[in-house]
Amino acid sequence: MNIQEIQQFLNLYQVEQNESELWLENRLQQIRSAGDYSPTTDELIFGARVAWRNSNKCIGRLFWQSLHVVDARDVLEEQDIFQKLLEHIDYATNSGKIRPTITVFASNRVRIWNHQLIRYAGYETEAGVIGDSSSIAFTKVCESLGWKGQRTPFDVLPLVVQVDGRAPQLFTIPTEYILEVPIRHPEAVDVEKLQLKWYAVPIISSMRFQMAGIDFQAAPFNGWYMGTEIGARNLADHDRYNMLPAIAEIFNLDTSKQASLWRDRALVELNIAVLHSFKEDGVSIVDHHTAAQQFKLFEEAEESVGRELTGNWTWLIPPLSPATTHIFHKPYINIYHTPNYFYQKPCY
Ligand code: HEM
Ligand code: NRG
Repeated sequence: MNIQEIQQFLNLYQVEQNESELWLENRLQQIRSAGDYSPTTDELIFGARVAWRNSNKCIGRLFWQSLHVVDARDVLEEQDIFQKLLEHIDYATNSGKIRPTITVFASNRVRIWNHQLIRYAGYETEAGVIGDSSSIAFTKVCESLGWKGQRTPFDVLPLVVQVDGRAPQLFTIPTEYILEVPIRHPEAVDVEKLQLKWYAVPIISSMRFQMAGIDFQAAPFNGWYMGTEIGARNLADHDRYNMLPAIAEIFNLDTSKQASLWRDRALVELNIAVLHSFKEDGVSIVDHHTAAQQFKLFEEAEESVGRELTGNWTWLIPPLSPATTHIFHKPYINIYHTPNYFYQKPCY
């Protein structure tokens, strides 16, 4: 344990949670004499929320105080961890009314190999990539562990759970847990024929949650999507689903010259389709203009309590029409405070 980091964290906790000076003194004394620090569930909840508040790349931080935190530090059997992950998916999905949620597993003992709990497989074939190219390496790992995908463009990958360095175990997520949204356009009916879809809930499971000097390597968290993540990146990027040419064709855009701005027009139509489809299905999603307005409220709230805002401009600006948001027009200080969520080396 690192007493300095613990002290720093408990100081923050004491101030923000209105505990007394005496409380802090006693808590630190307790920890020193035990020679060990295991956060209480209340401390863990606070830590996970502040880690979201400190996530410089995240435009969704206005709602940091509402994060639902599940303390799963006592769950250590692979099968039970799988159950907890299903519970997370179910609670977070909430039939479409998505609830920001994090499930925290035991420090230094549990690893989830997936990047997100729900994500599509990617396969390299002679005819090109099928599915999500971002998943190619992990899909190979799953196959080497005995998994076999159907080879559609949207095969949901299995969960891979590892405890105490033992052999990783693979679990299939029952389909009823996976909410997906078929993508259609409010005017152009042919968009539906592309048979595009996306899953409702992004649940990042590869990042390390750090608080008070403790690393929680398995702490999957989710909010809801901002439409551009799907419409301007996942389905649009040339090396992902690369759908702009197909959209351009449906809208009869002139793809013979760059200056017709057919890519830009196709991007807008695809993003309209994503937002329309999620909204019509009652699945939480936010457009980038609303998200930027909410982020402005977060900036103001932080200022009003005297905290210096930190942010990573390169990630905060949306990939569509960035200069229409206030974020584009001001600098952000990209210093990393803890608690926070960090990258860690993949297990494979
Ligand atoms: C990044 C939106 C909730 C932590 C992002 C990004 C967006 C976003 C658009 C950039 C993603 C990219 O460009 O790939 C939202 C929205 C939320 C939400 C709309 C709705 C509630 C959360 C929650 C957490 C979180 C609940 C953690 C508790 C992060 C982190 C990143 C991030 C750590 C950086 C991810 C990375 O480096 O790959 N968020 N977020 N966000 N968000 Fe949020
Ligand atoms: N761009 C990624 C997801 C990154 C995190 N985005 C969120 N996080 N909205 C993608 O799958 O498109 N969140 O916790 O809500």
